[in-house]
Amino acid sequence: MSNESLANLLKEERRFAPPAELAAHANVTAEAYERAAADRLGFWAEQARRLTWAEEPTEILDWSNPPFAKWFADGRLNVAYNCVDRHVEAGHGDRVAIHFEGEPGDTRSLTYAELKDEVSRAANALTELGVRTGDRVAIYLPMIPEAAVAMLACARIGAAHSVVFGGFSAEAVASRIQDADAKLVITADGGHRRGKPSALKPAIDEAVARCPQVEHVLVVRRTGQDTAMAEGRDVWWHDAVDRQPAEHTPEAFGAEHPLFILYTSGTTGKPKGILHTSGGYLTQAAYTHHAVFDLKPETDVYWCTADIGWVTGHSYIVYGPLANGATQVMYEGTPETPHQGRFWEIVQKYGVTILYTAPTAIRTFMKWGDDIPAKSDLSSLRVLGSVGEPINPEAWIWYREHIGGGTTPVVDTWWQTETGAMMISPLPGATETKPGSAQRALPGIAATVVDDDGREVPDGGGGYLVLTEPWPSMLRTIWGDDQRFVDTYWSRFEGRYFAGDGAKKDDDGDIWLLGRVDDVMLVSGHNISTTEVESALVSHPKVAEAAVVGAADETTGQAIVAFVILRGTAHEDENLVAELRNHVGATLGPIAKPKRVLPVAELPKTRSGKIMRRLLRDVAENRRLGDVTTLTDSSVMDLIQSKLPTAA
Ligand code: 6R9
Repeated sequence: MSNESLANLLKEERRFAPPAELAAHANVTAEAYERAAADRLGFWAEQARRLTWAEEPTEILDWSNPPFAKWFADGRLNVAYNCVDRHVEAGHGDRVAIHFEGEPGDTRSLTYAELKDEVSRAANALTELGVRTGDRVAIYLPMIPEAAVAMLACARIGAAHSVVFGGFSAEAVASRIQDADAKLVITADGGHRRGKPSALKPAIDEAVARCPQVEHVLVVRRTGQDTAMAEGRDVWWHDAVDRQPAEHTPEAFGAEHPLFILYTSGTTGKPKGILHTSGGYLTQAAYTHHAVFDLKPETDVYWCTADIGWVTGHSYIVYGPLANGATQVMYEGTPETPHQGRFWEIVQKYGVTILYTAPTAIRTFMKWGDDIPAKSDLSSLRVLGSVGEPINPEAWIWYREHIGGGTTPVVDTWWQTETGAMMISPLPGATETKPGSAQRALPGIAATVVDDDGREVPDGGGGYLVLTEPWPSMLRTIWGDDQRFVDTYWSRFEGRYFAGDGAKKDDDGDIWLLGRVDDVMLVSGHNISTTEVESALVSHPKVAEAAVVGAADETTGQAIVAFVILRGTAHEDENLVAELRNHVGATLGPIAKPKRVLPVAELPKTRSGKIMRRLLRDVAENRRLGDVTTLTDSSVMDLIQSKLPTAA
């Protein structure tokens, strides 16, 4: 990737100072950057003291065998104790941990005291089912409290969980169960999605048929639908868990004891089992949740809309918020059920103060129209977060205006399954924010942008995002494949972690993420980022969402093909394509003008909401579609292909 062409196509001049009130009482101020810069390891040792250790660590980082890191290695702790019991012991047992909102409208609130009992019973049940410290447990559940309980019960007994998105195919589940060699699977009869019960257990039956090492399947009854139970293998959660004693003594494990494996699909090859361990992971999940959301556990109501099957659900529904004693909302269903205002009704009902969601959701809300959030009282909100993809400046502004009432800071948080916790983000009480930029590495984190040869680019330059120092919540390896861990992340640039994202630095040195490097387009010798062209399209009033790919082209090498979703009020007419092409030309320059613009009704997305450009490239280049197993809805591709007269 050459620097000059990626640099500064997009000019975004809007700036937003933190609200005075928030800045005055912020958990973390700009001073933290200086403190961490002066003594990075000391800073993290201080953050580790947020946790309750059975044995306090005296070591901070062991980097004697890079890239295999150990953090706080001689410390011992129990992660579930930190997320649950210690809050009860501190007198907060009556505080609500989870306000659960089921899609059909059923609700349930669990206090920390109740959560402690539930986790203890589940831990006892897992032990009775033969799960031991060091084993792996696969979890395939809808967004119900039992998902968090199951994860914490595993953590409590020192068994690593491997959560798989509910709704992944039997094949995808089977390969993950096999790779992790899980002996127990926790699932449900089904979950509620889009207004109806959707079965989960049949996929597990099919998957487990191929996994002889699975001894038991523990099944939560959620929907009540007919469910086949295999004699001797399958057990109902209410039979196995409810009768257990609510007492369970948490054992302390070493800080480097495995906590979970989470599979990332990757674009090619077999999914990578990202391994996270205990003390460093929990330290950074808790610190970032405290710092980036300015969480005040006594008064805030926090809501992260992610699914538990995504790393965001691990770090910012389960581990970070619960370690911090937060009160949070957990919602089972989809945002349009029973109507498109469901999220905003939930915010109003629970008085949500901190909302964490993804650009894909924000663009969908933009498409549905401003009048929908306007029907609810959203004045409780004080911090808005974004994660998962680069957020287009126009979507950022819409989020701030229509959800945040024009005053609430937006924190755009960059991180990955591999990083375990947030790495680059504004601090809501300290940072003057810029729409579309994640801005600056958090205190204690070291990130920069380098060119092809690994040289740091100057301010204004573009290239690859790298992390230059180890961090507490970093992945420890790829499960069962140390060599792939080294090759994938630590070989591209000597001694530095290669994130796989393109990025640029602006004139202030702030970082702008430009999408996966696999997605960068090469047009007439110029590197052009898909993110920037998409943001230019989304800045047109008729466009809600855009996905851009480079398709092989005889004259220009690659030509830009744009798939666009129009806003609710806009419709397709004969001038639209020319209008959008000219708009991109005027915003970014003629080189970035798409050759083709195709209005579509939907875009292919993963279950965490990321656009799968690889599949759109297949369409644009008239190829057979590649692997679609991680798509939310594979019928989307048929719809898109039918729009294209030339596509096979
Ligand atoms: C947390 C999560 C990681 C990839 C990452 C990048 C993209 C995530 C982003 C962002 C720009 C942000 N990404 N957050 N890009 N700005 N704020 O999403 O983990 O599912 O492993 O994906 O997501 O491309 O490399 P994961």
